[in-house]
Amino acid sequence: MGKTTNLPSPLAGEGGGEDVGKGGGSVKSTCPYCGTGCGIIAEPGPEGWTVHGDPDHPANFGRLCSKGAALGETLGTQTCLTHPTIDGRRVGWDQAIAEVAGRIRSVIDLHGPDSFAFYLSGQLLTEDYYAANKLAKGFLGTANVDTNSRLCMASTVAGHRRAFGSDTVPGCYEDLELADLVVLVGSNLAWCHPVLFQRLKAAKAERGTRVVVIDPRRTETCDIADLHLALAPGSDVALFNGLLAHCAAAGALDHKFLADHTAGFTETLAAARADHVDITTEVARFYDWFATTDNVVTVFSQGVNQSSAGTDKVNAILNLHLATGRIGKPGMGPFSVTGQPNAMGGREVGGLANQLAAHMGFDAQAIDRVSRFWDAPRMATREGLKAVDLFRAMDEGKIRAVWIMGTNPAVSLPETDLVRRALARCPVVIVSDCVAETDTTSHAHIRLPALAWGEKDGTVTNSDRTISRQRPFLPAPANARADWWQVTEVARALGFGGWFNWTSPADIFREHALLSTFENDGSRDFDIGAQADTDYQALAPFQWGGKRLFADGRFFTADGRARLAPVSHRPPMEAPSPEFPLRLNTGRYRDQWHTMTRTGLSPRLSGHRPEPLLEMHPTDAGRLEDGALVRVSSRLGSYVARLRLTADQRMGEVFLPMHWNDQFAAHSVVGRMLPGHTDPLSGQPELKHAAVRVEPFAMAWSGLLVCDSLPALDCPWWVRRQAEGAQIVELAGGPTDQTALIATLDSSYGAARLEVQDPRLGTARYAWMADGKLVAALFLSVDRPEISIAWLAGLVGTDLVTPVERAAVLAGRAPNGFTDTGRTVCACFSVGVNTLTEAIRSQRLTSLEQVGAALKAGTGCGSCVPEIKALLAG
Ligand SMILES: Nc1nc2c(c(=O)[nH]1)N[C@H]1C(S)=C(S)[C@@H](COP(=O)(O)OP(=O)(O)OC[C@H]3O[C@@H](n4cnc5c(=O)[nH]c(N)nc54)[C@H](O)[C@@H]3O)O[C@H]1N2
Ligand SMILES: Nc1nc2c(c(=O)[nH]1)N[C@H]1C(S)=C(S)[C@@H](COP(=O)(O)OP(=O)(O)OC[C@H]3O[C@@H](n4cnc5c(=O)[nH]c(N)nc54)[C@H](O)[C@@H]3O)O[C@H]1N2
Ligand code: SF4
Ligand SMILES: [Mo]
Repeated sequence: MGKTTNLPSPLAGEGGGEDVGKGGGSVKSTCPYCGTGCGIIAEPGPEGWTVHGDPDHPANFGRLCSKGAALGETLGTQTCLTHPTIDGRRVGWDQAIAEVAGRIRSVIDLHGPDSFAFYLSGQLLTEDYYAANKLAKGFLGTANVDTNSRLCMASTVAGHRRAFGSDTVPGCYEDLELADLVVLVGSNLAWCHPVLFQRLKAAKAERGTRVVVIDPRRTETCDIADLHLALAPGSDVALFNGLLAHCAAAGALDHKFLADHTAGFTETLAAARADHVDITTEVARFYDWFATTDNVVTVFSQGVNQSSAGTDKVNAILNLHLATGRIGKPGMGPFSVTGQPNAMGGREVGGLANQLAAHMGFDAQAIDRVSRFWDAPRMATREGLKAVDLFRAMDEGKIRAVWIMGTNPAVSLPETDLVRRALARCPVVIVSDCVAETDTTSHAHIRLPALAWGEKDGTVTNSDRTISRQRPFLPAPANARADWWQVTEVARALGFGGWFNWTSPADIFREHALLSTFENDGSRDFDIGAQADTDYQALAPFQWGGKRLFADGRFFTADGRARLAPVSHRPPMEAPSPEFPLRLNTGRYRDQWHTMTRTGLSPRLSGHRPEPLLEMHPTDAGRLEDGALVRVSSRLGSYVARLRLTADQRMGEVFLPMHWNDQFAAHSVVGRMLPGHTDPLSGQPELKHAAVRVEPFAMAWSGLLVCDSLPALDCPWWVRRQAEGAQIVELAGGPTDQTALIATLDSSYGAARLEVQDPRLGTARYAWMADGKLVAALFLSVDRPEISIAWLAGLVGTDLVTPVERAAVLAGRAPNGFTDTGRTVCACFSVGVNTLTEAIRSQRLTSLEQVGAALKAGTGCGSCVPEIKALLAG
């Protein structure tokens, strides 16, 4: 299924892509969202580009999820960064490059190499990442190159290296289909890796795979679970230690594998036995299934990694697979699912401050080897600062120049207020991004427009080590440049031209491939030397390391043996207290991506969860009502959201999404509340646990604004979303805030305003017109105004000719015959909750198949199936 873009069609002769178009102009590329890494085909048509799944790609075999299917819709609509700026002034690229190089040079000359840092992203392409890493670690002499992968995969990297001697994901996607038991630990696969979830679901239908979900929340992933263990947050190590002790007692260990291929078992089992876990009926069932099933895959994600005990959690899982010998064989193994499209590529080039390049660390031999390969004049010789520490050092004035690429740290890091203060204090802040206004670009002295997905050209590596091409099919905007190009030009301006003489991403890929094989001879896992001379343009997806590693029981440690790591339970750093009695957990929504710079522009995707919700167990609510606005506070900061009461939460725990930020709402940066506690080995912050309290956010009035463009609002609370043709804004304020709000709207929409007030009911309604067209409408009342939002949104920009039409707008009520489809459930076919409920009622639908036949809902990517089932259940 695809979606047509609103961009000019290349067939009409206006678009680009002709140099890359293959097979009648269609282009094969890779989805820019999650680490599943689905292959897509972009197809030109008379009305624009459509995007659909690539049937030949080994990650998805043609499938796409709601986000991938909506890709066409988010092209070109971006509020793009259109030209380089220096201190707010528009400049040409020559000047921008000279200025970046000049400012970096002067900071380093005065304060030394370690006063500079790159902060990179798993959304960069491997070639971009390689270039930045090489410049910093080989030529500027600093290892202060860290990435948002620190917030994402760092604990897995540390756990893999501790167990295997290398950062290796041993298995592949097919293993989930060959397994008899799949254990999902801290992973909401249904929402975060939807295509992988669909593959697992299909396998389950075929062979009856058992699925266990280990997550404090009941998520949509539980839809296919035979067992959901709603464990206490942070108790994974104890749970897996208990499992190891159980497997030992049940005779389920592989003693030959342990003896021949591992070390550390005795201490590890002793530590496991010393840990305490309550063996409930459910836990006992899980232990029994695990002990008695050979083909087990344990999938883990952020519920494991984003913890102050993240690395220990990873090793607790790896210990089990090593002790049972279930690794490197079809249908078994530990499997870390990566988040970002190129989280793995970043690890491969050394994008983390404690990695050098090509999966090498900072040992003397590796430093010497990479230094010789690069012919590096100023090699970094020790690890650099990890993200949380890096921004703390910036706050202390130790980092005096930073170049941020492809990430939004003013939203996504914990201790966000500190991060923002650090950026405000840092004398040189350079930001490369595709989007003009983000919470981070607002701190930049120099802004550099980067190519976006569909324009950029390079490679990415997905969760199962498959390297795929991202190919451009859109013309590059006049002033945007690839990230690798920006780094290369700055390197040249700094005098390193001879070492950065690349003219295309293909040149960089070749160098990267050669480094991976340089003096390797099988001693390092990552070796793609065979691809160095490949035809880069035609490069088909390939998996490095083959389908599975470690089948031979040989690991990348000095003695070739894997290490079991003795680990013991440690609780999350912040414990609830009388002042902050609840535990805050954070994570993702199905149809939003991170800080919403792209998905926030899509009406279909924004319709699924139109605003952030604080999810809470009804027992904890007290007098708080479902749907009320509440203020959540930690010792560091606060957040305002609407309350959603649900028994899917455990008592004493609440959940908020990570996505919203200052561009989309007031008081909705969750990182402001999160402390910067990190895992001692990986440096990964504990983004899933903070102690908070929840109070009513009582306001004198609520409002709803429908408009085509939104002015800066000075209102105690607001949240906006993109609808078809209009912005929809919910607002709330105190007694004195209304006058200021109306004044702001008057000054931006002009004075031609219609108005009706009903002081008795406490309501007021306004409409702003220009040339007979509706520009904006505002509804204020004590409670949330009940008006037909979708209908009104459709009227913005249209002529309101008759008095009846104008009166209808002010009444906020659609004429008979208009039905509001409601919140989007099925994003593929834009089917809303009202449409579904009505069809289920009036047509007496009782099964998914019937709903699919009647409305198509649920027949696309399948991500909404759990929600439709819930509606069917009433
Ligand atoms: N729709 C969507 N998909 C995405 C993304 C997105 O932004 N939107 N982002 C991508 C990225 S970068 C990433 S990293 C992945 C993340 O993918 P996931 O890790 O699956 O997503 P999260 O929602 O962050 O967290 C997963 C679960 O961990 C649980 N959890 C919290 N604490 C604990 C604990 O102590 N133990 C256990 N066992 N579980 C716990 C949470 O309740 C949550 O349901 O998603 C990727 N896919
Ligand atoms: N509370 C909480 N916080 C979290 C998490 C959580 O679960 N809870 N999860 C963490 C995780 S796992 C992750 S991965 C992070 C993600 O957090 P971020 O990386 O901060 O989020 P994004 O919105 O993806 O930011 C990417 C930025 O790069 C831009 N961009 C996209 N493509 C390109 C490109 O090719 N080049 C350039 N130069 N710019 C580009 C986008 O416009 C956007 O501004 O958030 C982390 N923060
Ligand atoms: S599963 Fe991930 S990679 Fe595949 S289409 Fe969805 S967001 Fe894109
Ligand atoms: Mo991530």
